[in-house]
Amino acid sequence: MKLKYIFPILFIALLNVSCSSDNDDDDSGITNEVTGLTKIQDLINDTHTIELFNTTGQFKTGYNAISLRVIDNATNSYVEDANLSWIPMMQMPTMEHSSPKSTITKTLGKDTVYDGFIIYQMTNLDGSGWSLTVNYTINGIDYTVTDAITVLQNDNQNSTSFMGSDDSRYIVALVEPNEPKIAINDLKVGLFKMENMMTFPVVEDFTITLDPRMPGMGNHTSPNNTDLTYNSAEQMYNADLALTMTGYWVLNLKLLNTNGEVLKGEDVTEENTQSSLYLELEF
Ligand SMILES: [Cu+2]
Repeated sequence: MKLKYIFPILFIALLNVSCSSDNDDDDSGITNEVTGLTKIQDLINDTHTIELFNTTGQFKTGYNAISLRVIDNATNSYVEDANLSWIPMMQMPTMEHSSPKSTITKTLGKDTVYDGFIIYQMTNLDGSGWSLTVNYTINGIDYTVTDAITVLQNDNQNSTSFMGSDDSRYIVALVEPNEPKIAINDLKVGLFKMENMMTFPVVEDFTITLDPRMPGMGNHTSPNNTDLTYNSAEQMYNADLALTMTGYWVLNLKLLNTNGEVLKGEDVTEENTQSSLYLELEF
């Protein structure tokens, strides 16, 4: 390309930068604020566009960390002071239900990004069935947007929904490790009670025993694992998970209430190779 063409392009590019910085003092920062994230979907109503992001660009069953941005459709600018909440819903043949979810908070150190998580406990084979409603308030005015979303089935069982011996329904979900290593990994698990179709409070102060096994290799375990205990700051359960080699692992679990009564799961023995309560992990 000849210089006489390059200069006008450069000039226009510079002009664009200075124009947008007049309107918004941190336009370049805004583009950087979702670096490393992939758009999942936009939820659009007359006034706003809610952008949904995560690292993969897809919702899958289990724990989903989600980042959101709110665009004012009229000005095409990001809303930095919205109060947001959400309601995931699954429509089933005979009933509908929600799922465990976090509150939505402003991401620390970012101007335009909000974040939270949703745990989709199931999905249809073709990824259909779910919708997501986002309710939000900007400058004292309430808005809402709803659309269908696609939730794909995770290959491994990274969450499970079950009935405890106390006749309560619970959901356990693997949160971390995101990238398992041959090491002692920080295991993080969410535990929720299905109080009704819409309400899934965090269960506090239970214990979840941990016995990781490799079924493909004589069901061997690993040394120096610890049981999962409740961390009130994170509202999650933490443990040390020792992974001694790559491959397919079953995390055998037993759920104990605050009285130490087993609500679900069994010890792994010669005769019983797997607990009825477990999560899967492969790396
Ligand atoms: Cu369902």
